[in-house]
Amino acid sequence: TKRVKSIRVARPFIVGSQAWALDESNKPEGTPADHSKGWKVYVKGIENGPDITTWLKKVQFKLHHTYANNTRTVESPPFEIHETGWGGFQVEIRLFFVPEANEKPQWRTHLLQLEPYGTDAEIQAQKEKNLVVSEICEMVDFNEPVEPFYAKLTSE
Ligand code: SLL
Repeated sequence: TKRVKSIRVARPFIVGSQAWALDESNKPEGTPADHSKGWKVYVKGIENGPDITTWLKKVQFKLHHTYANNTRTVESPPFEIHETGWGGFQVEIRLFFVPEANEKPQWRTHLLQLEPYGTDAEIQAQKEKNLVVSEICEMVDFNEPVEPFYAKLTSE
């Protein structure tokens, strides 16, 4: 299929995590005793931004090797994984594109931030809400996209 020469289309998305401290009131049934945190990690579109499913087909999250079945695949939105644990680590995220994009998968990484961070006031607010949010806005660039995919990207 022909590629559209000298064209690059960039699309934004968010890679993020949320984490909260577990205690007897919010600990899911069967959680190992040493798991002190609940968390989720996700890939999503930016608010009021373009729909990521125009280009994103599925997402694989590779968790720390201490997790059973540590490669987790999500085939449709929401692209997110919920877990519990005790330590933070780098999550390796593999983005698979829609077939018409004719593009190889790409990797991103995300530091799963479990502890409150930032200024003293920010740390205080995160403790009060029992919620630590860490989000990065990323870009994916499609260089010289194939024609049908270019049409799809630019028709929304
Ligand atoms: C590291 N921060 O990067 C350390 C280790 C380990 C995380 C983090 C529990 C897994 C389980 C868990 O929280 N692992 O036992 O299910 O090397």
